[in-house]
Amino acid sequence: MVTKEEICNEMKEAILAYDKAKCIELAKQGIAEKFKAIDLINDGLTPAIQALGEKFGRGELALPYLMVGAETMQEVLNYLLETMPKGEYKPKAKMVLGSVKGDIHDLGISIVEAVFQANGIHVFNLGKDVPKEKFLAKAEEEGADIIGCSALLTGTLFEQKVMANFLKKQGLREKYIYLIGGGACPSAQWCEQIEADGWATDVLDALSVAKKVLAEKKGIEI
Ligand code: B12
Repeated sequence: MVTKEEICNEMKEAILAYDKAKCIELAKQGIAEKFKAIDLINDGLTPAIQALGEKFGRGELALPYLMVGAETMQEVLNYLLETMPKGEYKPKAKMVLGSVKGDIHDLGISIVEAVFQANGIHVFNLGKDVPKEKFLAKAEEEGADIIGCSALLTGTLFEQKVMANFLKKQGLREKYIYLIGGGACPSAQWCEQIEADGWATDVLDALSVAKKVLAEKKGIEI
């Protein structure tokens, strides 16, 4: 019998070898074995793309290879996200989510979208490179409870602060729960500094934070 660890390790190896077909086959096997899609993502796909990112950061991998790795991950991710439950028919809260202006990393937000949706938080995923005005306009239009901004680059991290200040300037900061995330950058200190309501660099932490703040600030129990 194959274990979850074995499947995850083989998925990671397949991504590192840019072998999409093999990785999808393994993902299907994992689902057939009744392993959770989120575990296959967190323990198989995410460490693989992080390993490629580290190589890229050390100058051992050229950008086109990182792009191929990301595309490989994206397809397997799409398959796994499709297998996840879609959540309650009537969600208990709404969230507008996106990557900040200038940032084109969007693998992480699609995971946040799927996991939040499966847990009763309806997500409007605005995608990548989203200006502050668009976040707010969508939140106002949909009556969102949460605005979530992702940033992965040191150079785009500042946009999370720009969003917080924009909300304040519009007199709408207290209306929304403001969460920040994205692998490379956020920290508790940054969260405090820009007066966000919570931060996370992992989807399950993000869900716990969202649940906690929804209960505290809006009286919504998820
Ligand atoms: C894949 C990748 C790419 C892909 C992106 C493909 C895509 N569709 O997303 C491509 C190849 C296109 C790319 C491009 C670039 N990249 Co890049 N990339 C990465 C890499 C390897 C992985 C990112 C990722 O997807 N991680 C996996 C996901 C699942 O994790 P995540 O995004 O963090 O999301 C999780 C949590 O953070 C959280 N979360 C996410 N969003 C939110 C939001 C909220 C509200 C909450 C609460 C939680 C939350 O939940 C998610 C699921 O667990 C990282 C390395 C790394 N360690 O992060 C570099 C990295 C981020 N990139 C880097 C760079 C430099 C670039 C480029 C500038 C390269 C270039 N010279 O052009 C460009 C950026 C262009 C731009 N304007 O954005 C650097 C950034 C360095 C820095 N500190 O600024 C990194 C760190 C690599 C490195 N070590 O040098 N990249």
